[in-house]
Amino acid sequence: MSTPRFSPEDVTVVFLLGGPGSGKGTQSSNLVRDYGFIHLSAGDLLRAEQKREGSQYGELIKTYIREGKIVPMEITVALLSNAMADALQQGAGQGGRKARFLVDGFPRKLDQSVFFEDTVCPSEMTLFLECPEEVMEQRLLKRGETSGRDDDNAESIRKRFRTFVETSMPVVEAHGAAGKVVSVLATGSVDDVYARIQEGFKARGVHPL
Ligand code: UP5
Ligand code: MG
Repeated sequence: MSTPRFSPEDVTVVFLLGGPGSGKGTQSSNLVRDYGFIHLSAGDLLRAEQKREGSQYGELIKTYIREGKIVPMEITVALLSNAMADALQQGAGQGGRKARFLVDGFPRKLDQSVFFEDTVCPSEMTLFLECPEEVMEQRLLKRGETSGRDDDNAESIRKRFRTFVETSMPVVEAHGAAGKVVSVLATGSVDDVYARIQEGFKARGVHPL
């Protein structure tokens, strides 16, 4: 077995999972502000790579995202691992405080979870935003009016939901069975959800800065 690139003694990794539109990105901003997390959204990194001039993966990523399918993990894990290295290079984790990474929207499949923990860094815990599809669908259709995201249309949303239920929920279940999940109801206002997250973190011994 290979040695992970980063040690949990030097960095903390928290996964943030939840269905499409459950509020991962929105709540990440709160967590960055109050808990000093460095936010790494796997979806944002993939969209940036898709647009990067000269990327050999641009077309592939575009197609996978529109179809709500999961991009081959080697691509996503390399983007995440390099983003972590960049943040550390730029000084994160210096000054006596461990760097805390909030990895949003990853791992989406069981083998990704194993691969990341074996090669990049074992995770400390998983925050799971639990949200009914009707609520997520309404949020995404509304955002789709202005987002310009290729996957914010009714058909792509349906496919994203299916992938989430069939492929990504098993990750949440496995992390839950390992006692690593903080599960939070993600309905109601942004503030309501954030208050529940703060409670869940407190109970788990994770404190704001
Ligand atoms: N909103 C948020 N919270 C609200 C609240 N409490 N009340 C009312 N409105 C609320 O929120 C979505 C919308 O809802 C926003 O308009 C927000 O204002 C509002 P957001 O915070 O963006 O939710 P989020 O869960 O981040 O939704 P997102 O659409 O980003 O989730 P996805 O999981 O679908 O998207 P992601 O970018 O992670 O992945 C996209 C695709 O990339 C995947 O489908 C897949 O094809 C690919 N991908 C991979 O292949 N591998 C990966 O590892 C990651 C992604
Ligand atoms: Mg998001």
